[in-house]
Amino acid sequence: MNRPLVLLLLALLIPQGATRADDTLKAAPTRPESGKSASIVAAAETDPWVCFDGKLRWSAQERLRGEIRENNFDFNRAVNAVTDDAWALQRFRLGLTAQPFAPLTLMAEGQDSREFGSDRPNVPGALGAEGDDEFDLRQAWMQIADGVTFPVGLKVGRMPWNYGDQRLIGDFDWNNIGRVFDGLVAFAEIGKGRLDLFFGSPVIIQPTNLNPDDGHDRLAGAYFSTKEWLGQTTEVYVLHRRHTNAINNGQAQETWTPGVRMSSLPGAYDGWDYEGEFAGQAGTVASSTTPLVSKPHEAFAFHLQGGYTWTEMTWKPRIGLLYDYASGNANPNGSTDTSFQNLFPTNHKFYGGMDLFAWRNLHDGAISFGIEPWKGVSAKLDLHTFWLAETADAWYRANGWTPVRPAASGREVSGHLGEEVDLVLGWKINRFLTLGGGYSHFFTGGFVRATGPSSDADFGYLQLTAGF
Ligand SMILES: [Ca+2]
Ligand SMILES: [Ca+2]
Ligand SMILES: [Ca+2]
Repeated sequence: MNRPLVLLLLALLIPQGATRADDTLKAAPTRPESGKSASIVAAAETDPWVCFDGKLRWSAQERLRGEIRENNFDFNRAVNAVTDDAWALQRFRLGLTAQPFAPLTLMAEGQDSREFGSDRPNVPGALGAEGDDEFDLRQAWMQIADGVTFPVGLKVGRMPWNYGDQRLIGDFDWNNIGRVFDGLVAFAEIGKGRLDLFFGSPVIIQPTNLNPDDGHDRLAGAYFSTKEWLGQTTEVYVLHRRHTNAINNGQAQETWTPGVRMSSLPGAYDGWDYEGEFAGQAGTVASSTTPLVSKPHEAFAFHLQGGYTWTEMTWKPRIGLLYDYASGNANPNGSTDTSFQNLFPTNHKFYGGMDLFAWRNLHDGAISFGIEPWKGVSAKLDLHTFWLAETADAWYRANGWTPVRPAASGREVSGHLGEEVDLVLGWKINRFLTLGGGYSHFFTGGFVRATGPSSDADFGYLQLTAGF
């Protein structure tokens, strides 16, 4: 069944990609635009995927990633677990957007996701598998918004939601299947800003059936974002989640999460950039499911980041410092739950490439070095140190609820989880093709040694994305 995908890849690679790739390498360090191939310019002028005077537009994406992981799950080099393995993750998307008349847009997109060559079963979420989801409906929505004369709009259906930098609500694009919601978004343009009011349920994955949404999990929110003030994006939000079972996506809960986020606009402060986010959380969270026992919940989390880029230097080096904190449960037998609920994030972006951490029960301090040797080419080296906020609470994986290790109940142990080094390389070859790769090493700390095997872990990947 993958023959059409391979053909599509080849079709994209051969005419534009392969020769240009060589040119770019030879031409370094001159900027690749100077050698822009005529075929790409011609393609842009006669987009074959647009028809009926732009009223219909096809879109497609093919992504293939190879991964190798050692001791990411067992931290034990003496045991060759099914998760100590190499595998491939393949994802294909095909979409069609129609704009039959002015305020109306209709969009549908299918997605086929597969995991190949892994020893673990291809069941999404099991043993960390990204797993299979046979061709299914990723998006199907209708939007009414003209964006010119009338500053309000409405979007209804199945769609990805991305808010802020996706620390609480994101489409989890790193994952081979990702995350979408069934719901509605009403929005209003206000000056240089926009207010979204949304309501919906996360879609859950059924590998061989059409994916339903989880009617027991309702997320509602008001999210205001503006570029009006201080050379920054300023955001204020309130999120409400009512989750009445704990079969999918973590603990049953009814939580309110108000927050603010600020992020400097590119170039607004010369080479300096900054970002900050603070979220509080209150409500009730189920501490056990059988029987269902809910506790009052009070938690918070924040993120601080600052950096400087030498924009005049040829490789545009950037150095950044960041610190993330999320509260954990100080006392599992206490009357209040204080373990921050991470909701629906895209955590791969934030707490190390190995996906061992969530914005929950965590201190993460990091220093980040980046360069752009040529246009479209980037290299980033991040060094993280991770600590538990509370050793009486678990160490949670990137999904925000699966423990990597359970709490060290009643014992005095170090909260030091370890250090992670992440090297990430990216190359936007042309407007159709992106190549990325990375390598991560995790040095285990005192908490890991005190609670079980503590071998270091390694992770590497290579990813090719083709799309239009
Ligand atoms: Ca192992
Ligand atoms: Ca498998
Ligand atoms: Ca499915």
